[in-house]
Amino acid sequence: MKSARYAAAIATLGILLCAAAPSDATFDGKNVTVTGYQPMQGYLRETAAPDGSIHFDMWESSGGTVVTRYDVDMTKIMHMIVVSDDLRYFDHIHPALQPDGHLTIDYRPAEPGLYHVYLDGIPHGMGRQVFRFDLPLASGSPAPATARTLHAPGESQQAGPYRVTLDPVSVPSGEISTIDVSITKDGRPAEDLHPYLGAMAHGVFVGTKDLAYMHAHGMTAEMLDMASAADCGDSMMLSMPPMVPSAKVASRFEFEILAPSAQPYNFWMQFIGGTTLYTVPFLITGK
Ligand SMILES: [Cu+2]
Repeated sequence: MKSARYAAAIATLGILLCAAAPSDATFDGKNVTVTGYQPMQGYLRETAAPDGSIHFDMWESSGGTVVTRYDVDMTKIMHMIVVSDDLRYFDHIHPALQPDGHLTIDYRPAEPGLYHVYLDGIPHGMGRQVFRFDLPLASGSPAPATARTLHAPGESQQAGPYRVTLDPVSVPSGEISTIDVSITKDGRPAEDLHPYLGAMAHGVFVGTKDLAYMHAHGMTAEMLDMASAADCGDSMMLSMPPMVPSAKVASRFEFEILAPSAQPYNFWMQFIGGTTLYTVPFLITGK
């Protein structure tokens, strides 16, 4: 049973080595999710925007036809995660869908360098598709970083007035694990937590060796019981209406994750405390 769960769940993860970015301004994405109903392609064109930022023009296609319809996923048409190659920099943004199916956004990276952009969405009828683009931003041909920066180890991190604790932070690789989350404020369970993008919290994991990607959502124990383990709760989350922004989030909840291989994972947990979005770095070790 466990191996079947693993086989299905690992299909949601892509494990690809970082390839050198081409010098051309249009990039082919590597499809790092294989749960879609059919193989798809993803493309990203990078041009200079008039204000000096970078204009991203992205599109996905199937059989040569550009996708124009996407399912709404956690209140957004498309999620875009940007990390620097050394994994010190993280951003989570949302491009706009144009009538012709192109997804566009202007972006200004913190500093020039090699970045990895994950485009994570659900083209209608195709299942989730995640594409990874490896591209230089705001520079000609950056050398890939020689070392990735691991987040600080430890079960607890401070984020503003909140103390966030994950248990455990070391998980067996190749099987689904549940991580308990607890958030306190001034030593007591936090009572002013609210949903971020329709979920109790979001968590993005990137493998520090192979750039494997996974996006998890905070769930209650009851939701975990309802969830299909095959996709770490993804389809269950999609079948439920997103939480409204004013809803109250419990101070304890869980993430269901799968570390596909033994390596350290940088994990960025995002939650809203009061009216502020916090992005909290953790190191999750796959054993
Ligand atoms: Cu998003």
